Amino acid sequence: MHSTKVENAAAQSLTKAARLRAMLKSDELEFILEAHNGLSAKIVEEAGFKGIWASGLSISAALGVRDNNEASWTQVIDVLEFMSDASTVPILMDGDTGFGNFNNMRRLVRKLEQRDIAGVAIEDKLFPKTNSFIGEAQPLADVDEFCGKIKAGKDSQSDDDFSIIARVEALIAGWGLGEALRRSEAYRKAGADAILIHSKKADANEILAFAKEWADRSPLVIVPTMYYRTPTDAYREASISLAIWANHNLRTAITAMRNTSREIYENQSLVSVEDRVVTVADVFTLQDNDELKRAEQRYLPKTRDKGSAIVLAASRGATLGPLTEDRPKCMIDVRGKPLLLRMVETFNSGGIRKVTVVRGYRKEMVDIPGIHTVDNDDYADTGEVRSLIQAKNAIKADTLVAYGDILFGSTVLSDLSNAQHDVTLVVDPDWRHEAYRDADRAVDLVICETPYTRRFLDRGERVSVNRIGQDVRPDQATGEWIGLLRMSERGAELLREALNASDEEDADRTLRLPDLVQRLIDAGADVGAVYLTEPWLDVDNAIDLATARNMV
Ligand code: SPV
Ligand code: MG
Repeated sequence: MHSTKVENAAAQSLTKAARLRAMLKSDELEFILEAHNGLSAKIVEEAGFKGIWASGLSISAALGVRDNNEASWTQVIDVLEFMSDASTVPILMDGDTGFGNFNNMRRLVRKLEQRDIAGVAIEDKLFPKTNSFIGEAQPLADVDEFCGKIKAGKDSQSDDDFSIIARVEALIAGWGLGEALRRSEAYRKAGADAILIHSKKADANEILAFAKEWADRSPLVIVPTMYYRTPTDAYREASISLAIWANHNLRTAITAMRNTSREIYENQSLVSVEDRVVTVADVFTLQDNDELKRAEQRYLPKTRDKGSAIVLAASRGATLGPLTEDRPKCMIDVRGKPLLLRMVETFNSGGIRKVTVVRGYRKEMVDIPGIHTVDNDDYADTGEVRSLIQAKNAIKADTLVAYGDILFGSTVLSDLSNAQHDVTLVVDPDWRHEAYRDADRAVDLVICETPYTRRFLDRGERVSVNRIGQDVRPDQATGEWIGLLRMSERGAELLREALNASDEEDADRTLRLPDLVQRLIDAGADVGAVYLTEPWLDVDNAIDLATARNMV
């Protein structure tokens, strides 16, 4: 066991060409099995074979054409390239007659080496070839012409280990043992690295007779397709180097595909075949999808989780009168889309996919695809903090909390995601100057450490918030909180703790979110602001709604 491992490791460090050469030279009888595409090449290797026969018959059949050089040599080489990429064991190409004369052979060898093919077998017949098992007494190549082809191939290879195997068709063509030996000797002298002696007899007698006369002058290769009954040990005893199982993956594929096709056709169902075919997962494994996953980890930019959002949308919005009779404020139409849908789309466009909406008034009307919902059924008698408690499970690092009645653009989301505070509030520094707004409306004003100036346009400035609430005096205020905040991981922890504290029996059930934020500030949390200089709106009354309809 141990020594096999060591041998395998040693073999892996050799080139494919060197490994095929070693197989030809070894004293053992070695085996290679046919493959005809990348998938079958993988399967041959998976089974344990040390090499692959790129069969002309199988490749042409798999391409749906005859074994008569109907597929061009470059088309065959394209298939070989896939096979070579898909496997790590050496591939011996069935080179037919070399696809032309010595000159074509030279180019073939160079192109094969470029694709890391370990060797090629060429047969002493005429182009275009016909499969050896078809017809009788096919014409053979002129010996000298074929020797020139072998020499030209050997002179063209750049890796000394690349193998050129001369395939002798004299027995199949009915020319007898003497001619087979005469040709083999000529090809050996021309530089062939091995002789493939082919036979279409149902027994191995002529092959064994040839091997005996050949007497190890060079490695012998056989293709026991027709004399498959001969026990493999007979080849060992005859000192054969390499046996090619030449077409059995193609033939088994045909059997399997026929049975499956017929059955699916007849049954108009997949049920009966499902257990007989490999799983899709198995296909993925053969394609080595895991490697792609690992590579993606390495090479693709990490997709940063852009976080999630909680929308507090439980209240009716009574100041909108009849407009909120049958639906909550968040579901009021703003030019063909409910307010809440517009907000969800804004979140989505900023990469925030998970949106949890706290419903209350007319909750059945909150019908936006893709959102998660939780309910504050006590909405009429409670403040926003009670609503947020219902969404406690959704509070995590990078979670945003928004009032359900505001409209804003998505650029502020990236400012928020760059902010470093435990809790970051979006603050409008221009809150006084909005002439259209009701002077008496209740606004959550904030006092920031640093008032807004134009230099905030370059962003990234840290702004701490010292106070927030409706009791902040306008002459002290640096801006208005628009009803949107974001929390960091620590911010999420602090907020959850604060929510737990206010979830107690005697807690004030009308507590508003700014009150909770003020408590965090008082407890020493890092609450900061990003200034919003783009249009935004909260929809409190009919004028706001008209403005909203103009804004979108
Ligand atoms: C092939 O596999 O294409 C061969 C072997 O050349 S045989 O079909 O036996 O000729
Ligand atoms: Mg062939």
